Amino acid sequence: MSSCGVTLNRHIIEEEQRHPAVAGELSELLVQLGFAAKILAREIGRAALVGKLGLVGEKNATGDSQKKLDVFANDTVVEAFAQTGLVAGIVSEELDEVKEISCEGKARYILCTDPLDGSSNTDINGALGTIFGLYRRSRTCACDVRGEILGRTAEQVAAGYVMYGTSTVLVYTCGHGVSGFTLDRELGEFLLSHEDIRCPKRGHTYSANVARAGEWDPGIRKFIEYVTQSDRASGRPYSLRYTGALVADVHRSLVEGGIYFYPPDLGHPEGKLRLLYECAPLASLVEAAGGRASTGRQRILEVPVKSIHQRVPLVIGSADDVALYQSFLAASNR
Ligand code: AHM
Ligand code: MG
Repeated sequence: MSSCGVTLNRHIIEEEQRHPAVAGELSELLVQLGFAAKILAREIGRAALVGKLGLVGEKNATGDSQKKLDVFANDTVVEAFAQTGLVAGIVSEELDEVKEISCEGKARYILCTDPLDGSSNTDINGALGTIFGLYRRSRTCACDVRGEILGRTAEQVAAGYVMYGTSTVLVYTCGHGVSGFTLDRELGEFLLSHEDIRCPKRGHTYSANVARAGEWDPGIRKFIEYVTQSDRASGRPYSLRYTGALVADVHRSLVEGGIYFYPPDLGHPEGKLRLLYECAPLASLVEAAGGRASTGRQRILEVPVKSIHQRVPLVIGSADDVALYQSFLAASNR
């Protein structure tokens, strides 16, 4: 590697030249995401020292207890994107309603975000994430962002995540491949570290909260039985890896192969994860890397959006592993 490296901003400019359809304004939004990610990485890293651990004592839009870092992350992401004037509205896990930002003609995008994924990890120094999906508005004359989102499918023009782990990694796609950047804390720059990420066709790990397996469709339990059987020739048993942060588990599957799933259970009859700002952005990214993402029965990116905080079952990762999961589910429902 050269001593200089490729910064996120440089990469975004080069992408723009390679793919003129990726307009300059999309680049501006991605640069702002990188800026918000740096602020969050700094604050997460020192949260225990500046009184930012623990709860604020309120529940968020989807009924979860809000952590101080959830609120900080939401405010940071909202402010960073609002500054651009390019976003008409923001759908966030932390906000009950769409946050309307601008009615002006240049506000051609809608941001959907989970500003702090894996909040249960904040106080134990576990991995956390920020997920984002950018939607291009179908019309820019009316000021009804919610109306524009509902009824369509969750196809985005750019999507990705930031993972705050042992290092801070930003992974994004504009539909042409997937690139990953690692934050060089001394330089204060994201540098290209994972070029053209391809999700291996098959992995050797599965990620799920198996404590709930008794409440799952029997087909899913059969899938787990299958992948945990010993058969060296077919690469089994798989190992179990579950961090409690979707971003971290999907990152593992994206880079090394594997599968993550969160099926419906008694407490979450529709699934736990949210379509617009958790499942769909990760689905766009994983598909752009050659992987697969579905509800178990339907491609995530083909699910019609019925409400902004809609939940769906999610199975995501290596194409062959997801296909196998789906076949076990289909067989149990025949
Ligand atoms: P969050 O957005 O409130 O953090 O919830 C999403 C998280 C995912 O990151 C993670 O995979 C899952 O919920 C963990 O749920 P559980 O504790 O039920 O296993
Ligand atoms: Mg989340």
